[in-house]
Amino acid sequence: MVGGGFMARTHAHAARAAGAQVVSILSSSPERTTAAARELGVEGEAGSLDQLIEAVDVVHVTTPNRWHFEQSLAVVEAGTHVVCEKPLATTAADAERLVEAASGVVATVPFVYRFHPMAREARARVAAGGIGRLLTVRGAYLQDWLLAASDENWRVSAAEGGASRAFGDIGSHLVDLVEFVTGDRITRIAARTQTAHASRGGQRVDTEDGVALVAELASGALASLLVSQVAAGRKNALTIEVSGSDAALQFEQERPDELWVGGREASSLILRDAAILSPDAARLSLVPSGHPMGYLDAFTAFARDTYAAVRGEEPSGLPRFADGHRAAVITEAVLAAAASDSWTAVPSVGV
Ligand code: SOE
Repeated sequence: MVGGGFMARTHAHAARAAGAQVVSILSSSPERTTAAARELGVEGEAGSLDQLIEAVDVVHVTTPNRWHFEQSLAVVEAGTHVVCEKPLATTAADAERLVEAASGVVATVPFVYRFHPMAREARARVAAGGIGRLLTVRGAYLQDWLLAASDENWRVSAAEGGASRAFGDIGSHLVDLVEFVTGDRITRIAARTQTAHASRGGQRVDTEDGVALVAELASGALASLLVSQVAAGRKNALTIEVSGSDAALQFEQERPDELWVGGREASSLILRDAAILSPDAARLSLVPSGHPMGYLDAFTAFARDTYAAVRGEEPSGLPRFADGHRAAVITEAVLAAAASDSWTAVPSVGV
């Protein structure tokens, strides 16, 4: 494990639940490494990234964004498997270099919302023609942990987190899910960004708090997406609704055991129950209906499938570095569209 914050805790939990041993950790200083090792119950304290790589089969990179490229590159160049947090890199060009450098190892990005059984079910139903011809997508990813001007975090600084903050941090999950669930591709974007506070803690803010965008998909379907980290009362409200010529589906991350099925005559709420789910969704449904599953379970399923790939299996829907690159390309297109105030093409990489 590289890093010692909230995401390191989440990765360590998922790794263990997926059957791995967390054998070594490295944080930003020897003191922080010791503190993180104690908190996470990890025996090995690495003195350097090279030492860490020596000690493990898979490295999880959970550091601030600006380190992702350099650290992941070192891991894959050593021939070691890697899980790297999103954004995979702070530029699409660096993300592309990582895809190339990682061709001989398993290299994944935790787009974990793909691993909610009901999100998987939505994908399976769309692929099976269950909604008819895709017409529109409505999506949002809303949080409020940066609502006040006094809220500070390394992500707010472009030097630490990259030129895009809200979109790179959570919009990347949203567009990944849009393309994953629909099987379609975003081809053109028009966008506006918003920065709620010009400064935080005396520092000028150089990243966006929110983005509103309109997109066109390869099929001709239209999407309207809203991303914000200053949306009062919203904690981790990732919603995606796909509407087709026959029916619609809505998945909400904060109610992950449900899938809304919209129909002109009647609409219904389907509750997670392996007996009625498609095989790919059913395999992710680990406990009977009525026993809630959530964020940590999705993270664990992601880790389990990553390790299955390390063993040579080919689990479906595993988000790899190519998907991290794809999200980085869309993120750059969003910033370019906002800056130029015009429709911007999204390059068809990773398609
Ligand atoms: C903070 O916005 C954060 O922890 C993101 O970095 C994660 O990717 C998201 O899953 C939850 O929110």
